[in-house]
Amino acid sequence: GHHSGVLWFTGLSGSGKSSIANLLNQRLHEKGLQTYVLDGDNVRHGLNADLGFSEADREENIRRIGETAKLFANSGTIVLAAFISPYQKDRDKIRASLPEGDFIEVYVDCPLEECEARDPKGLYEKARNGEIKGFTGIDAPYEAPKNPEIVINSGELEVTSCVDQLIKLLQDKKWV
Ligand code: GGZ
Repeated sequence: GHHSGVLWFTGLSGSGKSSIANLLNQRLHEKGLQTYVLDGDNVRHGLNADLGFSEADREENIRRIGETAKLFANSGTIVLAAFISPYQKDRDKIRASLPEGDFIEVYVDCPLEECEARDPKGLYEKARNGEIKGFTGIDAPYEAPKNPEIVINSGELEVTSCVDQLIKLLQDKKWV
């Protein structure tokens, strides 16, 4: 079997985390690998439906996702987790809870101006209007990773190139 572990995507809303994770998931599936995507679509509506976007709720959101990711990884799955996860300490806790080398922090680095220009769900506009309070990058913090295994320049690269970079990394690390 192949290596299992957690590929953790962090970045601003609209940076491309979910798109990259989902295309990578598809590519790895085609290679016959056991993978699974955790993102807002399947977690915030269910397991974490009781949580909002305060600092404490985001911390609890990420803690539960980390525990869930660990369970999947223990089952032999490569987990692709895509969440803003704005706090370094919360990401570090997940890294520390996994065996050495089983956590890959992927910084999906897209400038705020670009995320805001994309604004696929109109949320940045609402945040600027004050309709949404505590929006990451506008009036809530985002702590960029200090030592990510990889930085993906998603503001300039197509999703397919981002995925190609990640496949190379996974091959280098002998995960796939
Ligand atoms: C940030 C918010 C907020 C606030 C709703 N701040 O672009 P999206 O819509 O699909 O991704 C965002 C998603 C963020 O959820 P996460 O679980 O990834 O966040 S965290 O890791 O910080 O817990 C956005 C939407 O939820 N959203 N309100 N105030 N993003």
